Amino acid sequence: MKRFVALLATCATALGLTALASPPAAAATGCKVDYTITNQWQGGFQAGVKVTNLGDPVTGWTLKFTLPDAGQKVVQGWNATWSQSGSTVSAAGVDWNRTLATGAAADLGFTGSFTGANPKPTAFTLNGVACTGSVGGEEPPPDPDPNPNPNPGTGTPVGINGQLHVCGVNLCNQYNRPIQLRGMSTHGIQWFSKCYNNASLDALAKDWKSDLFRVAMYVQEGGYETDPAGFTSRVNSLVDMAEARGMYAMIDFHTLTPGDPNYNLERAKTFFKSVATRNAAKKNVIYEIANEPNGVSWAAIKSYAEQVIPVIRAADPDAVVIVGTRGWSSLGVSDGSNETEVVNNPVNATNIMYAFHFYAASHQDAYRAAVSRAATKLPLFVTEFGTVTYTGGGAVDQASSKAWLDLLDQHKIGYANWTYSDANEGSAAFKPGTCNGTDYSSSAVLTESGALLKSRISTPDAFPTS
Ligand code: IDC
Repeated sequence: MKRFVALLATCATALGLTALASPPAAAATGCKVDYTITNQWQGGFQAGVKVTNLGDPVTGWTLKFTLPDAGQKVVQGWNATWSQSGSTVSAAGVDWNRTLATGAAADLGFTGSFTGANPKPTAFTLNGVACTGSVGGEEPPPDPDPNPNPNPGTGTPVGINGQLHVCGVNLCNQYNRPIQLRGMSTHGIQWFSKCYNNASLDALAKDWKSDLFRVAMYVQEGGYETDPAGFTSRVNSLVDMAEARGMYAMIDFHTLTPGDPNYNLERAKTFFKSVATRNAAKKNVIYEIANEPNGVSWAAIKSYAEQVIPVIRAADPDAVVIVGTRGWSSLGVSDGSNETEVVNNPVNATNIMYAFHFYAASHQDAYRAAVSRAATKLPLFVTEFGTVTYTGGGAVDQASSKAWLDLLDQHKIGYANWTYSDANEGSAAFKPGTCNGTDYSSSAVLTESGALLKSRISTPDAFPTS
């Protein structure tokens, strides 16, 4: 009886109730917080806050803590809605992390100001329950995979095809038969994160029948370099959301400016070591190590690839890796070269493919000719393309888009379209404002590009099963 009373008291605290109408079911509660000051300067600092739910799954949560020194203030936070009242700071979960399974963690962070000392916060609570797990200051290990051996739904792309591998110039499934993956790319997740939620991923998997979800994690332009832990965690959660719906997830290290991927070599090694370790047991992950090298030689790209691929292989030996090519992943064509520079000097690694990108209104016959030639010599994956000009804007070129997609279908070359977003540009699949709502399924929310891609992607896959 004593135990029952104690449990009720815990629940009452957890829910912030003063009186109980009826006894709630006893819920397992608990949490752990890892607080790390990642940078500190005169009067300012940046902190990472990783909260792990040790209790029953929660949907909707608020983390609170106390800043002990009167001079400590939160200036700007991320991956939560932040507020401060006196010394109490509150961070409420947002769309993409408001559901926390048992053992799952959310990575938050903030920049703060301080005067005098900058002591660590105290009295962490999650939905009112004290976080009694350790409050450490060490570099956290990668988020554990909350669901390391999932069983993707039968009939889904991952359920049917399982772990993929490269076979000759094709991508092959678990039956060693060539397949084509057709899907969509996010826009930059630093700008359009709100477009990637349960409703939009459901629409992509069920209505679009997409095989693939490419996660474009910019490195610059406000991306990974500004918050490595936060972006790593967001990518992992998007991988899980794709997996839960039986879709492949392509992790795109979206280098663009500067164009030399070696500029980001150390970041790439750190990032891929973390995501490959965390996602090693999954069957749905494909790694794309450099979006669009530009202004750089093939030799420099190859050198980058030969340093990053071993880092991935050490952690996740069987995953397919895709290497960007010269001239914005045009196999060199946009730089006046062609596929022979890769054919004659391939990356020294197995189970890899090469990226080819095109924008249908800008890149036409000469580019299609290069792909037709290369398709018999190199494993290709169109990890990004648009139906419009290379600016991402302008009108849809229906005829060129159709010619391209027919060519890719003919060679079973996989593709991801830029973009599954409501950006105000012709390449976006949704009309501006769509991601402020909950409808991702009706034809009313689609742009011309979105309607074209949905009609192409949603046709039956006919994946071989023997
Ligand atoms: C574009 C976006 C645009 C953004 C710009 C710079 O559509 O909103 O301002 O990047 O970050 C690519 C790149 C891809 C580009 C896209 C369209 O991989 O990042 O997105 N594009 O310009 N290569 C060719 C075209």
